[in-house]
Amino acid sequence: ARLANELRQALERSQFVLHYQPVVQMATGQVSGVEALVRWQSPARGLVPPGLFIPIAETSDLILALGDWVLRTATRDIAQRLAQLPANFELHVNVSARQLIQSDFSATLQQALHDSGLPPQHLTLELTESVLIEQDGQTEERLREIRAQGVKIAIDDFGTGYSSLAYLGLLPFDCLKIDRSFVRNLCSSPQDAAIVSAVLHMAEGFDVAVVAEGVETAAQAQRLRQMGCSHAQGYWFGRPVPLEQVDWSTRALP
Ligand code: G
Ligand code: G
Ligand code: MN
Ligand code: NA
Repeated sequence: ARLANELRQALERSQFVLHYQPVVQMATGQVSGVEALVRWQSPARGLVPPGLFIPIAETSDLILALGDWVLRTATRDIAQRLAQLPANFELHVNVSARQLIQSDFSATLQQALHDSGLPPQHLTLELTESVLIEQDGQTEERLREIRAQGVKIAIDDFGTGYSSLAYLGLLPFDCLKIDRSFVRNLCSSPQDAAIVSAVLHMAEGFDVAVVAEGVETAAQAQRLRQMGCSHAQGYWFGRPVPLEQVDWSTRALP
């Protein structure tokens, strides 16, 4: 409860900041997008990672106010420098289940797009698998509303949820993000390589983009490229950093 109060104050005192991590197109090495990742710049605790406060924010309506701030700030940040970015540039923003199930989520999204001036085709919302299956039939309708606005949907941490493959065919989405736990041992574990390969084939069949997460080595990047993975993200390409510190240069690929 103490931390929840601190978080509420932190929002009032503008202590949240966004860091951005590059997403790289594997065919060209171009930075084709960024993922916005929130941090809490606490005077007492230092820079607090989201794993330590998002779950607490999610236990109350605080996640709605924080999520709205993230969406508004990220869309504004990217809209302001869109002229310097590639034509197909994608901003990825994480969205919690609590946000998605709000009846006014589409209106909130529309407002953020309108106020920032970001054209909707540059925005992708990242939802976890659990978000998608914990909800009832409303979820599918909500996703269709979002896509009708021209905004894309990514399934985050793919492969870690307790998903059945059956529901995947039912839900509208545009991008699969392969969880970093499968990338970590990609080069040493034939099992993990088989899983990544299967997800890549499935994405191809669904005609959706793929982002491999947690790429930390040249060997992993090379292997993913050989396997036909379209996009990747991870410390090897760049850590999450403040927007002004993002390295926008095209990456040399192994
Ligand atoms: O940056 P880091 O690896 O610590 O992020 C940990 C988790 O926090 C990730 O699962 C990420 O999706 C989540 N996260 C980061 N930023 C946001 C955000 O703005 N909103 C929500 N809902 N989750 C976020
Ligand atoms: O759940 P989500 O995919 O949104 O979480 C992204 C988180 O993964 C961010 O908090 C980011 O700090 C972290 N991350 C990004 N790249 C790497 C990486 O190469 N290795 C590891 N271990 N974590 C990463
Ligand atoms: Mn994410
Ligand atoms: Na992820």
